[in-house]
Amino acid sequence: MSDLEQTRLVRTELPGPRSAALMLRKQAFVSPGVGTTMPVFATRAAGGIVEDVDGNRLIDLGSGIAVTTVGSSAPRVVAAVQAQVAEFTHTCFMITPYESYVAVAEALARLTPGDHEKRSALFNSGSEAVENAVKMARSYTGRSAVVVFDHAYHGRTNLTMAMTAKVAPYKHGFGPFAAEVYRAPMSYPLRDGLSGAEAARRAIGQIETQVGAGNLAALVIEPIQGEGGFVVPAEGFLPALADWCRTNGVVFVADEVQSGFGRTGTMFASETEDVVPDLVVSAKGIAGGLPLSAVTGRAEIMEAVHPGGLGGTYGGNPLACAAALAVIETIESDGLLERARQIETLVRERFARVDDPRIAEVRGRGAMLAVELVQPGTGEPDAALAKSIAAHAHSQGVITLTCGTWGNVIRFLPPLSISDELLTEALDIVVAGLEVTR
Ligand code: PLZ
Repeated sequence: MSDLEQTRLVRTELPGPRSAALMLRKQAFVSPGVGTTMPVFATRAAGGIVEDVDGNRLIDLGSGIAVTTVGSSAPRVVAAVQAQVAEFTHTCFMITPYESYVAVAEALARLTPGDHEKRSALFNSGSEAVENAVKMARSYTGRSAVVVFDHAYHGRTNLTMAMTAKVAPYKHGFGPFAAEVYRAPMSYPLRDGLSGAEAARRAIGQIETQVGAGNLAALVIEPIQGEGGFVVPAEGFLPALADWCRTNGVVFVADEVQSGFGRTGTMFASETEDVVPDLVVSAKGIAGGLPLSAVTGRAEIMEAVHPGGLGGTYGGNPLACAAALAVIETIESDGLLERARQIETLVRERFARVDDPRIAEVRGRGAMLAVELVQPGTGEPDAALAKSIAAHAHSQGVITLTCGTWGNVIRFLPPLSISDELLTEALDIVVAGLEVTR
């Protein structure tokens, strides 16, 4: 275990002098298109702490956007990657394969929802895996249209930009976008007041009249939306869409890039409503920070693709596969699904004690939780409030991320390795941020 002390410490102004100097170097040499949430440079991270170059220790409520779910530099991951890097770093699975890739695919067949025959293909990023899920669905159905939802986030590559809803910062000026992507209304209980069945009828009605089931290869949805605001659809919405897809020969794709891999207290968020997706997309938490993503799904869909039709130089890199196997062992041996549920209880109890009409909703599941902030009375999204709470948290050494179509949501994605003490301290600081901005 890393000896990084598990306490918050703000010993300089943030950013401290070393981070400030590195920010200047960044400005001189790194594309400004690549932003940073906080202007501090990391040196070490473990448990619930990220240490910066000035010796500050920040409490981590972001996990590098839901990636270091088992903790950064989790002991089993470190050991597995160190052992692998000394053996071989790369052969390319498409040239001379290796066992760990197959073992990850085996584990994914066991861990993803449903007990049907499954196959997996491994890639590097969430976006790349989403693109490949679409390729598979098109190949299997012989159709081309793809339906996605309001508030969706699926990536930054050309096809996934088209699938992502929010224009700024993700799409602005980057078109033209891929064709045959259609958007349907999401279930957003706070804002539409619809039951799951009603919201599903609305979405399906629009798909049938504007796309046509016979043209539709895939419906792609995040079971709990990530960047779009941690929107949890009303109960019954996902099962109704999955049923409709089954009836109409449409491939139901769950983008579990952010909600998957133990984050929500089950291995995949689809499980909560017993939804069995045809294809499941994993990334982020799957390999503890090493770049790895996967599409796992029904054998007959995966086998519709011609041999050689899928791949990529690095997909399922041996270091990333070693890390993924260690992540899975860590989740299972350390009871981390249960830990995610404990974190939910702790966070919800903390906000239950906050009586503030600017908090419209506390929502999410497991260690994927958020508060949506509004102007009291009107319910208008209050992005400025979210921004100032995050700024307050940052100044106190708490890594806090925002999200949402309107930028008015504060999200909590702590590593499951965080202690109750650190989590409580960080939440107190976020809540204090509400007071500061009153
Ligand atoms: N699908 C559901 O959440 C990535 C993006 C941050 P990549 N989310 C964080 C940013 O600003 O780039 C994500 C996701 C869902 C797909 C993706 C894309 O995964 O690994 O970033 O390509």
